[in-house]
Amino acid sequence: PQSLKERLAELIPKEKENVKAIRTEYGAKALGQVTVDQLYGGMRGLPALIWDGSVLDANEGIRFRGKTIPECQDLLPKADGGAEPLPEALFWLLVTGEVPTAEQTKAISAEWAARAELPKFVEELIDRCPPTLHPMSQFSVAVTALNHDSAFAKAYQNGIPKAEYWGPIYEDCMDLIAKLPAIAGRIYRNVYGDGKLPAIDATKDYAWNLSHLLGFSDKEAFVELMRLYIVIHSDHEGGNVSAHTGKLVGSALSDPFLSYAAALDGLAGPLHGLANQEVLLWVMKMRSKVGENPSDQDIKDYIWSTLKSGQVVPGYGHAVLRKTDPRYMAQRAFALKHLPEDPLFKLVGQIYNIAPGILLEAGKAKNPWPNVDAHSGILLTYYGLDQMQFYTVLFGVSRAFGVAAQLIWDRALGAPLERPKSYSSEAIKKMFVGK
Ligand code: CMX
Repeated sequence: PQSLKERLAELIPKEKENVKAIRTEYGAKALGQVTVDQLYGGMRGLPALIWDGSVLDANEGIRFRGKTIPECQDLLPKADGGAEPLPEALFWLLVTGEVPTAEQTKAISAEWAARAELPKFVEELIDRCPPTLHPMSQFSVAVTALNHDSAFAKAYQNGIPKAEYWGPIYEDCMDLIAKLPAIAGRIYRNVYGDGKLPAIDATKDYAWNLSHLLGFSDKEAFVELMRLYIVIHSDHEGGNVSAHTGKLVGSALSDPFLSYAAALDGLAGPLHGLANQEVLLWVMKMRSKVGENPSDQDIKDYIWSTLKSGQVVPGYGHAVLRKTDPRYMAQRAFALKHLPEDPLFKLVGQIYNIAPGILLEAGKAKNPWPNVDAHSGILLTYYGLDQMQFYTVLFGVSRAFGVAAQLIWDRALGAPLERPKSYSSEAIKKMFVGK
């Protein structure tokens, strides 16, 4: 069958024409007005980026190349006997906009397995990290170090012409994604186990091998969870901190390893990916305070005490979304199928019934509904992966899919260095005083 790289080579000239036509026809059109408040307000709603893999609607949530999460679950190839979409197929979709065949999906599994091994010095680098170093910092260190073997960095030194950038960028992106399970598995086993890792199985899919390296491949439902987890965490359009950071650093022609390490550093913040760790901490603290079977009133009181002490309710709210995150709903559906009686799942469900009303009453959050991070931790905990400091690493493995897909297209289409304009407060005052 046709490989992903061959398909890309066909699509790139067409997309270049498409972008050229858009720019000729609409290049001078305005997307809106920029207000001073937007500069001070974290650029909310500011139209500023091109991102092709996914688009986020405030009410409906994410679509990957036009497809909702349930549509992806329906349309993308699955593992033999599995019900969840394979991340390999999602990557193909993100890159090409097309649903791959089962054969093409298998070819990606095999290719990633073949590229999975880490350079010895990167293994040693991870092994030398103290177990007290946060897993996300270890992750970022390891991904940065992969730049040692970057095909793009080498090609650039050898004077590769701009039109050919995408080739070695593609190779680096495939290497990056392929090597993440080995990094994640090594960090996990070093910090929480005896540091010994099994070999990957080249006949199995990506999520199976990730689960295997973490020590959970004997639980088929966990492997299914990982397939779903990677798919729903892969991409969330371009403006979120990790995606935008990856794109921004890539625009300096830093290779995909450097670009993605920077993205990981952003994902490691508590308002972004680290929220999945924070949610579980918060839920556990709640449980130790209110016990196994709390009343609704107990939960209400606990949420109010969180807000009154000036903290956020982790897993709730979103910069763009204004309804319950469909990524939350996909995980809830998974829990209803696989662990309906789990006490922690029930607690998270109970919080879901209560927290939005309180956040509305408190009146600050623009979105009182849960996001993706409100649910993921309890699913992992159910299967025994209860080391919450590790959770954001799994988010990081997943988010590479979306960032890599866009890095390939940015270099294929010759996206320039990003350089928006900044202003000082003094300059703003001067601009508008007396006007
Ligand atoms: N609990 C308490 N207060 C909240 C809140 C929450 N869950 N969500 C928003 N608010 C507050 C904000 O802190 C802000 O307060 P101040 O005016 O005092 O600063 C106010 O409501 C308005 O914020 P907003 O416009 O609704 O939200 P932002 O776009 O500024 O921020 C987000 C979005 C996600 C950072 C915020 O909702 C939050 O902190 N949520 C909790 C952390 C979380 O779950 N993050 C994960 C997001 C998904 C991801 O990236 O992984």
